[in-house]
Amino acid sequence: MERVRAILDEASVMISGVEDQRTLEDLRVKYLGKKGLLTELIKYLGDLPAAERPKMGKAINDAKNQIQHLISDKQSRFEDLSKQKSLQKDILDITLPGRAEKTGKIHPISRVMNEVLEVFSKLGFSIAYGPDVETDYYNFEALNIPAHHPSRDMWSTLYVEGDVLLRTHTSPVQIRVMEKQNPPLAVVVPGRVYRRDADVTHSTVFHQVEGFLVDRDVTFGDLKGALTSFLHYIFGRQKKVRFRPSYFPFTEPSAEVDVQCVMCGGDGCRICKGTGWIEILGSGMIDPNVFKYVKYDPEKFSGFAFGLGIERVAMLKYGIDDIRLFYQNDLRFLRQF
Ligand code: 2NL
Repeated sequence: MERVRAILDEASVMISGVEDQRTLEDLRVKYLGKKGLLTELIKYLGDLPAAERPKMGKAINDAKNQIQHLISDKQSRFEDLSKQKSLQKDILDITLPGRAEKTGKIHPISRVMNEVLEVFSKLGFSIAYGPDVETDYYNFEALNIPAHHPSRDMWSTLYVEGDVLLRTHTSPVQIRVMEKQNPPLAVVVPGRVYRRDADVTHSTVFHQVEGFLVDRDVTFGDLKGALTSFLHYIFGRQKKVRFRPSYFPFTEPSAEVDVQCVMCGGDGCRICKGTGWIEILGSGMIDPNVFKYVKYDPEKFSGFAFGLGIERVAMLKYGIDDIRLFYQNDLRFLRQF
């Protein structure tokens, strides 16, 4: 009986001093395991006189139960402690604001392109597309620009080989449309165009929208009306618009169209170089020679045509001073639109 008490006392002291689960398990094995100190004692019960066996058996069992109890208590203390620790480590403040998703934006060139096309579609124009790689015939010849003509210097052409080149404007698509369809026609042609030219306001690849309208009795007044409406849609009705005489080989007469400066409103500034006006469009009445190439009768039909650079409009609209910003895909630039 003394031995039982001694084991129980020792176990109580040991268990209360334990600081980790591994040692606690070792103690369980030491006292209660198959070869544990109490289990060993049971083997000697048979050596006792029969009258003492029940008392002794009960004492061993009570000790076993008490030790088991002490171990379970300690075990659940350890579990509580580790739960508390992990709660502190993985603390989650559900009152913090959520992280905003970064959404994609439409590229400023696409935005201006879409806007320009939308305005012309309101004005009754349909949209046509054509190849970026063209022949000399569609890019120059059929537009009244013969080989060796000095006006070819107006475009720094990139050649692929022989007669094959990268289109310098989208007008070749308009020739292709006129070859296939008869008037009345009102068509705009968006697309990439290519020139051997690169600085802060020029890019080798840039975007253009050209358009034309052909019917009976189309006049320069129709040209002025359509392009003035267009510019009022894009830059606002309060802006004045002016038409200046100019020259293009495929139109006669030709006009460049200016809009009152988007920066200073006409007072004169760095953007308009002090003139108060910004050049935005090239235009004119389609030259009868162009009609001959597409087999339209110039005695029956007349029409106007125009072209504008999308990058130029975007730079003016958003006050951007370097065209290269459009192509570098710097998110700090793109996120502003
Ligand atoms: C400019 C000049 C212009 C045209 C483009 C054109 C097309 C055909 C026939 C006649 Cl098929 N003309 N296009 C006409 C005048 C000017 O663009 O400075 N663009 C940025």
